[in-house]
Amino acid sequence: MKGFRCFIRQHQCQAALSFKSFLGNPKLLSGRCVHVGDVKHPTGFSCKSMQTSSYEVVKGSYKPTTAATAVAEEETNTKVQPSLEIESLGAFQKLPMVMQSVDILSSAMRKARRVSPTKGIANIAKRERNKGAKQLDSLMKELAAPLKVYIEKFPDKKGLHPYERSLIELTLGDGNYEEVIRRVDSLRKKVVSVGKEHASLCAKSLSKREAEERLNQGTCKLEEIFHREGKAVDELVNIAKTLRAMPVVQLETPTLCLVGAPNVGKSSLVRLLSSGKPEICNYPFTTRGVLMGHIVMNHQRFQVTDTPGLLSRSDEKRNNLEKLTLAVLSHLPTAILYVHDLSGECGTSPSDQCMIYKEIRRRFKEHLWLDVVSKCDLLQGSPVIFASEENDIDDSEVTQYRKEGPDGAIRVSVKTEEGLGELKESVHELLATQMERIRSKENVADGEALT
Ligand SMILES: Nc1nc2c(ncn2[C@@H]2O[C@H](COP(=O)(O)OP(=O)(O)O)[C@@H](O)[C@H]2O)c(=O)[nH]1
Ligand SMILES: [Mg+2]
Repeated sequence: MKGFRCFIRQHQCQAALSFKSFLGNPKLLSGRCVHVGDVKHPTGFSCKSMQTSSYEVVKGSYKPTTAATAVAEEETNTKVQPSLEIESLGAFQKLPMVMQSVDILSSAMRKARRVSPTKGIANIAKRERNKGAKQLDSLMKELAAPLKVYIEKFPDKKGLHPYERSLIELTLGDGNYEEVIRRVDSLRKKVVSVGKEHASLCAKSLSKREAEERLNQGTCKLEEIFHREGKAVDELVNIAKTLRAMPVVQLETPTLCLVGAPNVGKSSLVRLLSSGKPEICNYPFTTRGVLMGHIVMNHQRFQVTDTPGLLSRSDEKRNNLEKLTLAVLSHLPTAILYVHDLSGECGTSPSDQCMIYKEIRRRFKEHLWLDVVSKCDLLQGSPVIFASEENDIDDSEVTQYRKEGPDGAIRVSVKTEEGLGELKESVHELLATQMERIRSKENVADGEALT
């Protein structure tokens, strides 16, 4: 529960950003949105420390000195273990900035070329092989170090909050996130083993010319591997951008979530309930924005958002927009304002809406709940029955639903403003109760932490 509170703190700046505008906005790319609270996330890194090791040639063979040996051994032996901090929320905002593979390569080549031989070696052949081995070793480390940072800093999906896990799956497709990280790790391992092998060969050269040739061969080989497999790093660049641009929800703030079929009037109600102008959040996989607004009441700020509409079909057939709605309801502590349109104007028949409603109500019965019948200005005396439906349906629940919606539903109209006062009052009560729920869960968590 502690995690809940540290979850995602920065919706204000982030939520308004569409994925496309994020990518196209140099101001944002220059770091404005890579802050989480006071923590700044690096937009680059230096591998300076890795260049300072010294090397010696023992019996013609290249050997790193003790500190360097430790680094080199660690490179091959340590299986990189990403830390598994379950449910540390806001993980996407902590992702490191990833460099394009060509930039990693050119920076590594530049740095490696600047490495000079150990001072005091008079013999030309020895000096050259010492230089070659050091340059290859440096190149290998400069290439491998950033990859290692990425593998460590991109969290294990299993340790993420389930909501963020769902977002990864919905955005990148099942298993793709892990697959790209696995390929980056495999590139890193190849770079380390090929780099070491060639540095060692170079250190065994018998002449200046041979040392030069081996340095050249090793460099070409590492370049070739990076060119061939660096695509994984470029994919990781895109993954980081996509995930970082995801709208952020504050979990410690009560959220009212509007749910219902498409076009029933959810966004219109979010606009009406919001104190300011709601922001449009674009999840990278949605074609339509999701509105996010705020309600201020007794000096407290609450969130109100709509969800992409749900259709009457089984989960297997649901698209990502619908899956997003289900992920929000399944994993975030929201209060639900369920919107029913009995006028038929939305395109989903009241009886289909009744079926979706029953299903969602059953699945999310723990949530605080309020029902609203929208567009009541359009409602005539007799219930709306679509031509495609059976008129004489023998289901009293559906018949009742077509007339009135669920029991206790508030009838509202955005056009005539009917019922809006009552709706606002009920929403305030609901959010106050949601606030109490969040606080009591936090207290329980704090109590548990103390024992
Ligand atoms: N007549 C009438 N139309 C409404 C009302 N509320 C929403 N609409 C219209 O219904 C359509 C869908 O509304 P929208 O809020 O986008 O629905 P959403 O898809 O559920 O977010 C829009 O054309 C709205 O103008 C209402 O109270 N009365
Ligand atoms: Mg909408």
